[in-house]
Amino acid sequence: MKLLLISLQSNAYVAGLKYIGANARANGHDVRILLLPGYIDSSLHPAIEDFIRDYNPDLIGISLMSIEFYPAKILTHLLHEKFSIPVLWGGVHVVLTPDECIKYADYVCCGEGERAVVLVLNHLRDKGRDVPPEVPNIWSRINGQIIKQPLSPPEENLDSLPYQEYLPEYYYFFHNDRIYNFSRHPELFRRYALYGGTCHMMITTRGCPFSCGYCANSSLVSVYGKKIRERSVENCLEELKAVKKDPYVLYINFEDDCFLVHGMKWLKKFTEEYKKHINLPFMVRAIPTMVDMEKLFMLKKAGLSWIIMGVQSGSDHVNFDIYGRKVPFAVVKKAAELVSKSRAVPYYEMIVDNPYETEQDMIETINAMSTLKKPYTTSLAHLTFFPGTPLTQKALKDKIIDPEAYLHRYMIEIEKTYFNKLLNITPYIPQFAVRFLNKTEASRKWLHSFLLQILHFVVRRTVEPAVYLFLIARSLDYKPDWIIRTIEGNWRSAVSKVVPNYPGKNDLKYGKKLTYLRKTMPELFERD
Ligand code: B12
Repeated sequence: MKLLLISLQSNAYVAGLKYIGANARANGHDVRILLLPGYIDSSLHPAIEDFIRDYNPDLIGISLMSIEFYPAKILTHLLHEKFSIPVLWGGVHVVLTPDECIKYADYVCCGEGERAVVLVLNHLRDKGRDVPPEVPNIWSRINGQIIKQPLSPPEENLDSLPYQEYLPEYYYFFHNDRIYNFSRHPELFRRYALYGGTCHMMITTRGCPFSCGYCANSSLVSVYGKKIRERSVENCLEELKAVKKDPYVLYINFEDDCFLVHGMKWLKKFTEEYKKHINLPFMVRAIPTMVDMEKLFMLKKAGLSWIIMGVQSGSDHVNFDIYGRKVPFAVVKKAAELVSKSRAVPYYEMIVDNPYETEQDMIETINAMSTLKKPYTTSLAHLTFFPGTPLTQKALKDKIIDPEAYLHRYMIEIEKTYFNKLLNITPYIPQFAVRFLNKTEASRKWLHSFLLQILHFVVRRTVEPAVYLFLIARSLDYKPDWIIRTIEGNWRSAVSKVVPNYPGKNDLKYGKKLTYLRKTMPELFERD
């Protein structure tokens, strides 16, 4: 059977689809993955139509995060108009809101997709599409009737699934009115891949030990359970050895929600094997409470270069009471000291534009961040109210958000407030300057705003890139060829730091199209 898997994501890293594709192939099916970056239109582009006609799949799978809901809905409508191929939806948004999604797709997958997709393909081959598949995790809509199958327990043995390739040869994409094959156009792949394709992104566990109020994990636990499932060291190494054959891969980017959930025994074996066989710099994500000296130094010895930690807010009140995240700032500070000692590059993620946050909370956050050991870098993300999270439910009840606020992914941009600007440059200016500027609106004079304006403009264009460059060089042990390749791969995102709106150029273009279509074709946006 032939399976076409579509992603509407704006970048080429499609973990879920790579897993599903690899497993369907291992089970004897033919697979193509097609990336339609941010595709949203009132008609199906002829190049996409020709590609589908030519491949003639038996099933089309579409993967969606919440921000891709309307693009997926509209694409499905267009596919149904042109073809009589069943469309199956899966991904985080479907797992969170299956009742909504089944109104538009023929099938939805309410949990993990690897095994379910193979069973649906087998079902279509053996019984055809008029009989609803009795496949766990799958709901179907046949002649307007919805048939729900129960959830299957999540895959316990992750090693039994084929791993993700860096660049599968069956991966296609839509670019400038044409469909290309990524492996035949690696230069274009690098354009769409995150970090210019210098990173292989992989995941060694599924699940998160935390259930923060703003994060989808807080709802996903009801489907997948609380248990963190881990791959064996051997299985991860197998993936890494295959990936290392591609000379363009320079970093390994572990996308696990918290890499430090691995126990000591696993990490010891992993770091030894990694150093011996892979020996590439790598980055991990970690929750500050899980940062432990011994684990950190072990990872550092194996090549840990960047460690990404969610701080979210410097105010314990905001973290505890609003985000339901029991991580006191004192713990962040301790973790930051350890990271700094290990000489890994610390990268702290913050959430801003929180309607529940007061000026005092922001002042506290900025003060707290200014006390962290430098050098470090931060990223600021707009608080997005994704469906199903406890925080979204609260905000809906309090009537402070539009229920579809999450669709503005195009909110990559944070609000240009005084405090956001100050928080942005806090890692790069002396503490006394932070203290001087960190004042409530009522106690600020024109001088504060003027100074901040100038500092923000200058620091973001000079000090911040210089600190980044230094940290990159340090994280790569000052190896000139690695530094040059990292810069080559990342110059676009580096430019984005200086040129306003650059990072989200595609997303902003998409945002405009979405607004335009919403006005001109409101029927596409109706929810039945
Ligand atoms: C890695 C990751 C990324 C990667 C890759 C995402 C991907 N498509 O694979 C990158 C870096 C690209 C990414 C980006 C973003 N991410 Co992200 N990401 C993750 C993370 C940490 C892990 C996902 C993962 O690899 N899981 C392992 C794979 C195997 O599982 P999976 O993707 O869920 O897929 C399984 C099932 O869902 C299902 N499935 C998936 N697709 C399909 C399709 C079909 C047809 C079927 C049948 C089944 C199916 O089967 C898969 C295999 O079992 C999750 C957190 C989490 N715990 O899920 C956040 C998460 C998915 N991301 C999230 C968000 C918000 C984003 C961003 C919007 C953030 C931002 N503001 O920019 C961007 C979107 C980028 C864009 N413009 O398109 C949210 C999504 C919330 C929501 N309700 O939509 C999550 C849940 C994190 C959170 N804090 O809540 N992300």
